[in-house]
Amino acid sequence: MSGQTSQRPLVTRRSLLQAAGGGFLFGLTSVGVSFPLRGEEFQSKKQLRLKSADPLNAEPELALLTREWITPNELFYVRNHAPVPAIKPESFRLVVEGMVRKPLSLSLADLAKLPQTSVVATMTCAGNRRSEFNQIKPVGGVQWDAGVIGNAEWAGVALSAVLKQAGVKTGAKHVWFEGLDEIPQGDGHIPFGGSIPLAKAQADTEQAPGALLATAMNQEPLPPEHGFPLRTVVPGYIGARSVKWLGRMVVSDQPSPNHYLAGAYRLVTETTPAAWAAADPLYEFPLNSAIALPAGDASVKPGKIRVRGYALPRGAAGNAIRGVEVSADGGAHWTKAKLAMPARQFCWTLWDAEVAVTPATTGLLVRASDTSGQTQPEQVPWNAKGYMQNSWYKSPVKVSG
Ligand SMILES: Nc1nc2c(c(=O)[nH]1)N[C@H]1C(S)=C(S)[C@@H](COP(=O)(O)O)O[C@H]1N2
Ligand SMILES: [Mo]
Repeated sequence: MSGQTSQRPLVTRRSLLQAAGGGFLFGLTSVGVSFPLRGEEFQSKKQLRLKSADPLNAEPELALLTREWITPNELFYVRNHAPVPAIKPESFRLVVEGMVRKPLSLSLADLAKLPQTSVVATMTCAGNRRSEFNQIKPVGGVQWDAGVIGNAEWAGVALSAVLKQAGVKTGAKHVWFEGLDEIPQGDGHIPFGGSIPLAKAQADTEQAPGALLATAMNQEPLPPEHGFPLRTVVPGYIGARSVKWLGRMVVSDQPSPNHYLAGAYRLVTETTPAAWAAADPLYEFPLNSAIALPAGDASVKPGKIRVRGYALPRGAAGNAIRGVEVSADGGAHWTKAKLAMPARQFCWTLWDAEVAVTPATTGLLVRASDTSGQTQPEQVPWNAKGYMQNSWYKSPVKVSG
């Protein structure tokens, strides 16, 4: 790999229009960015809307995102807190320590010798749909829309297998993950990190595949921005628990003290130390859905229109989407959508519906329900970091006579 940074457009209007077959896309601008990869050239041609260049944060257009159940890597959102670290595969090690009988230091070759497995799981950021909170009161952070979600086939080694090899000691309750990225804090820097309950890390059955130490994404080596050479993938949990560039795991009787577990990714209304301490860490992602087509800024003719989008069940084992409903009259009447995929745990499903709109229609709503008995709420309470927005999704589509 060369030591240059590349100067290439992340997204162009033309490439997006081509990919979308020329339809349905509005308001896209071409962004040329200097890509802040350290010592590594950016290889993939991402088709994303840039939210910030350094660190890189980008999400796809919903119309493109929802064309396929498996999200192509080029359309998979990127959420980084620091520059993408350049990691030499030869010298890479995953260290496993803490409450284990046999601490480990595993090379990629060591990991490759363990049984390989794969899981299809949806990754979504706790900040998906964050920008909608601004209607109540402004929230800081990356102003995400509803595209901070993607469904991929992840392959690698089962986390449970590595824990078994290390031998977890009695009394352990959590597994900490630490990335090799360097996030500026004070005069120094901290890694991105977090933890998951040991029970989740060890839950690994045919019906409910467990967390993975992934080396591949959709049959390709993990792209640098998605965690090359190794990341965790925790099916059902918010994206923040799937730590990229994983360098260290610690088995402990305590949750991780890392900032991204202890002082972020919790629901707080004020960001005081006391408020953070009083709130619980977020783990499972919430039941959610969004309308991809027609696009929010589209104008449609009165009559029957086709509406399309995604729905995600809350990330509990065995839980799947039960139904999706669309309303064209503010929630007075609901039309059942057709699911394009058999509903599965830990995975989104794509749906479409046919609804009638009139010149009086002022937008479309969608809400989903899952087999755990939940239905998306009409409203959710505001929180200071704008996490877990899962109220009925509103598309402000216009009807022109
Ligand atoms: N090391 C590291 N891991 C990380 C992050 C990060 O900034 N650094 N971001 C997290 C967050 S908040 C999310 S939503 C997912 C995003 O994964 P993706 O960029 O592959 O889509 O990675 C998580 N893992
Ligand atoms: Mo996230």
